[in-house]
Amino acid sequence: MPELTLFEFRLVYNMLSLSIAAMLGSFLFFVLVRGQLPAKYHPAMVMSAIVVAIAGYHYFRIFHSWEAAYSLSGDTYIPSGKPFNDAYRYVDWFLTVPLLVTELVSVMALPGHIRKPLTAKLVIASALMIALGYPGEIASGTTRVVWGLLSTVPFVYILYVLWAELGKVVEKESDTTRVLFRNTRLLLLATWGFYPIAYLVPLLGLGANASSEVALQVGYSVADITAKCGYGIMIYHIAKSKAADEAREAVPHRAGQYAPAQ
Ligand SMILES: *C/C=C(C)/C=C/C=C(C)/C=C/C1=C(C)CCCC1(C)C
Repeated sequence: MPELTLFEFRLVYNMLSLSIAAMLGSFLFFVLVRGQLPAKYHPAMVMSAIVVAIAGYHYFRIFHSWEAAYSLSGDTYIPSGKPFNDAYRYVDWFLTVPLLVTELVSVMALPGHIRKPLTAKLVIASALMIALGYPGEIASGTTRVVWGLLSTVPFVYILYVLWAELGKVVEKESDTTRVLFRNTRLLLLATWGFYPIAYLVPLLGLGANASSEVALQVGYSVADITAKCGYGIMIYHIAKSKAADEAREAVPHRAGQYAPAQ
């Protein structure tokens, strides 16, 4: 661990603290708004809530590990000798990433014979992506490159399934829903792209100094808040838009059948 200035240490400290707050706040949001949606959208909201609960817990652990890894000496934070445990991140991803892809399929409320194979492919690929990334994360040099490339294969496959396969089945949705769906998918691509880039940092020989350690921790916090809280809010908007589409479709039908003659 590199020595840090007061500003550098506190920046990471505050970003980790902000992440805990964002996860807790989002948890409440997803639980509270769930009741406003038709029952078929509840599983997606429950998954969003579980994701931020898992991440909030892990951020709590990372926060305490960061605090313990440093001690203040004069106006510099020096390593205390206790290791900073970043492995919490991989445990977190292993649980949350499969849930995040499942959320997006779930909120589209597709018939079971379409939903189940799509979910299975995405869950298996995302668990594989994280499991293959971990041996590389704790290694350097060629070993890191090889595991990183292996992990990229399921990553590309996930993007293929989201664009080619899921993209096709949402074509019949209303314009508003389709735009929301596409934006959510783009948000996923933009935020998930950060993690493999962060993985490359030590390979480029940039890992050992204070500014890259700080940039990495701040980057992870921003990426996680966007990929879990922001993404969950987008999922909520898709559910709301689909519920509104369904209500509109139901109205003329009901009016024709039951409207009392006046
Ligand atoms: C909330 C946490 C999220 C969305 C984490 C996502 C993580 C990834 C997309 C990680 C991908 C990786 C590769 C594609 C190759 C190198 C190894 C990984 C695991 C960093």
